[in-house]
Amino acid sequence: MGVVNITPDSFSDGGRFLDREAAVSHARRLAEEGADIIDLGGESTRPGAAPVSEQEELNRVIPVLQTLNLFDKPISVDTRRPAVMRAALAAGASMINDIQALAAPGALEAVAGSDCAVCLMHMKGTPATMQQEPRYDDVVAEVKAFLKEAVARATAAGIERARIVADPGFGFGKTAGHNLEILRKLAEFQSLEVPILAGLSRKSTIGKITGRPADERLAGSLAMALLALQGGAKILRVHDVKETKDVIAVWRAFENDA
Ligand code: 7PJ
Repeated sequence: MGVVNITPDSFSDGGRFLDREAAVSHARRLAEEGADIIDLGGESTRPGAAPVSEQEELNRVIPVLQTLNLFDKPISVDTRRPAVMRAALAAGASMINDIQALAAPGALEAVAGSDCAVCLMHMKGTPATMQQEPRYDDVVAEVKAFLKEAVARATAAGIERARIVADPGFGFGKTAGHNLEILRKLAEFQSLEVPILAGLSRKSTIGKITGRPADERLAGSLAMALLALQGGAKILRVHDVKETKDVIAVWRAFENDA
C-alpha cells in the first residue's frame, strides 16, 4: 500500500489544482512502482496536526480519487468521517482506511452499505494528544483486545470478515518501546483471523532508534518492513514502494514462496 497525502502548499488548503496534480503524479509513480493499493489521505493525522474541515477534506480527496480511478488500481481512502467515506465509495474507492476503526457515529453504516474493504486501526487518544505519555499495562494484549472488539462491531454491523483488515496502529498513542513490543509480537495478532496491515514507514520510532529525520529514514523503514513481514503482516503501508517491493522479493525468496 503506497501512501499519497494530498497536502497543501503554504498558500493553499490542499484543494487547489496544483496540490491535486502533485498527489495524482505521486500516485501514478507509486502505481508504476508496483503498489497494489494506493492510500489517499486528505487529513494529516500526525501527532499535533491542525484539523481539516469536512468540506476541505472532501475538496482534497474526491477530485484526486476521480482521476486515480483511471489507473485501474484499488484506491483506499484514509478518513475518519462518514460523509467522506460515503462520497469516496460513491466515487469508486475500494477500501476505507480508518485510524479510529469506524468509531464515528454513522461510520459502520457508511461502510456496511457498500462492498468495500476496510482497515480497522488501533489508536489510543486522539492525534492531538496521543503522544502525551501513552501508558499500557500490556500493550499487545490491550491493542489486540481493542481490535478484536472492533472486528466484532464491524461484523455485527453487517461488514463481512473477508472485507476486514486490522492494524495495531504503530505510533498512534504509543512510545517507541510500545511499537517495538507490538512488532516483536506481531504474529500474535493473527489470532484476530483477519489480515494484518502494518504502517511503520518513516515513523518517529525509526527516528528515535537511528537519530535521523523523516526524509532519511528509508533504510530504517525497510528494516521495519522486513520485521513486519516476518511477523506475518500481509499489507505494508509505505512511502517508498519500489524499495519495499525489493524487500518483499527477498523475503519471499527466503520463504521459498517467490
Ligand atoms: C497509518 C495510517 C498507519 C493505517 C497513518 C504516518 C501517519 N493508516 N495513517 N496505519 N499512519 N492504517 O504515515 O506517519 O500506521 S498517517
